[in-house]
Amino acid sequence: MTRKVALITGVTGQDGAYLSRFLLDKGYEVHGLRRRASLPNLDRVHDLVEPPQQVKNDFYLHYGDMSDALSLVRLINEIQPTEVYNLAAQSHVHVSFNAPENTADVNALGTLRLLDALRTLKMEDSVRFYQASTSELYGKIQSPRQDESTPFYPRSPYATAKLYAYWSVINYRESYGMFACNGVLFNHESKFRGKTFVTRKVTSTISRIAYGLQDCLYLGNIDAQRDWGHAKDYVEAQWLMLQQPEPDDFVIASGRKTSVREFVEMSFKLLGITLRWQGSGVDEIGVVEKIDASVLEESTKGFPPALRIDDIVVRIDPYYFRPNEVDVLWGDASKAERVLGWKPVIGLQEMVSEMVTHDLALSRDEAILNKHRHD
Ligand code: NDP
Ligand code: GDR
Repeated sequence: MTRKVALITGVTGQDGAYLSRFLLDKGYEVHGLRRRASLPNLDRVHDLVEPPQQVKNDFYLHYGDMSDALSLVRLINEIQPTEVYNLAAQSHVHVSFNAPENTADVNALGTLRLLDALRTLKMEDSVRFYQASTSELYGKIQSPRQDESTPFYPRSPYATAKLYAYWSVINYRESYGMFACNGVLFNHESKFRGKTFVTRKVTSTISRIAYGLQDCLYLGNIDAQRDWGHAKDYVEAQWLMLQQPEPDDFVIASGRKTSVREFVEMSFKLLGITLRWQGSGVDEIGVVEKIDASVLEESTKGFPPALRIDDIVVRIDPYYFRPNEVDVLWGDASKAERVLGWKPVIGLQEMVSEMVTHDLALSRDEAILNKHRHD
């Protein structure tokens, strides 16, 4: 049987957690690069790791860092992977304006270090390489929907760093014949999404509001539009790219665009709340217009509903505006459907519902703890 050994950088992140499970189910030996953190960063993969030391399901973690070439060379030499998935990144667009050099170091040079580690170890013919490229490359949109032929116009330090990585992948493919692919993925979310990205921020905050743990959701540009899919579907596309006869680059998207405003409305609706928007610009607010009491009570079982008509539950905070915004992203993944046979399975409504249900359960635990604290 052919060895199937995957190295995943960014294994502790949203996609790393889904991809690890996907590959383990396919019989891979999965190795993940983890960086040192002052607090545990294994929340998303803790069920794959058996304390105090790993080794379960052929899942192994190794310390290293994308800014440390020596750690990458040592690890690849030790593991001898057959597939490398480069998911590690400083992945927050807004934060990249405040930490541009670190973002470039990890996202741009980190990718170069990984590619060149494979070349140094003379593995360019034996390894398949996946690069987590992004729809942020399109930035300032020049066509209504974006596909593989749409020109790039990156609008943040995050996106310019990812542009460098995108072209490094193509250069290593063309210079050294490496099987290296760019997955140009549009936004994808899940219950594992970090809470500072807008979707998870919305679902976790409104769950806390429902339990009376927080009053209001503060957002930036609510008219931004994104093409949101589910991470579980998108990691399958990452794997499919590496199973093809030839390396190539693919757009992965849901083909549906939705504004942040609509996402907020959908999420509140799941709690039985209809919102009304009032005012404009930084003074715009989201107000509770209608409450479906049975839905709200079901959401917060056993706790008195913490919401009333006319409560202000959304406000704009300019802190969340970016120096440069990407207004609209809307992908066309026809090539992936044609060549990879890939199509998303989980729709937006199902995804939002999964996220809200998950976050309501977390808020419930917090509310119970609070209640006992005051008993
Ligand atoms: P996350 O932010 O959830 O995960 C990022 C991962 O990278 C984490 O495991 C993080 O470790 C790790 N990491 C960060 N810096 C370093 C470093 N210096 N050395 C080693 N590891 C590091 O991102 P996602 O899972 O959402 O995304 C995965 C990749 O896909 C990223 O490259 C992202 O830019 C890209 N992408 C994501 C999209 C999305 O919508 N999710 C869309 C398009 C592209 P730690 O846990 O310790 O922080
Ligand atoms: P994005 O995701 O920048 O598209 O990058 P994010 O969820 O951060 O923002 C999406 C849009 O929502 C607007 N927005 C807010 N964003 C955040 N984070 N917090 C807010 O309070 C808020 N209010 C409005 C933003 O301005 C933006 O327009 C994600 C990351 O996963 C990248 O790594 C990835 O490459 C791209 O998706 C595709």
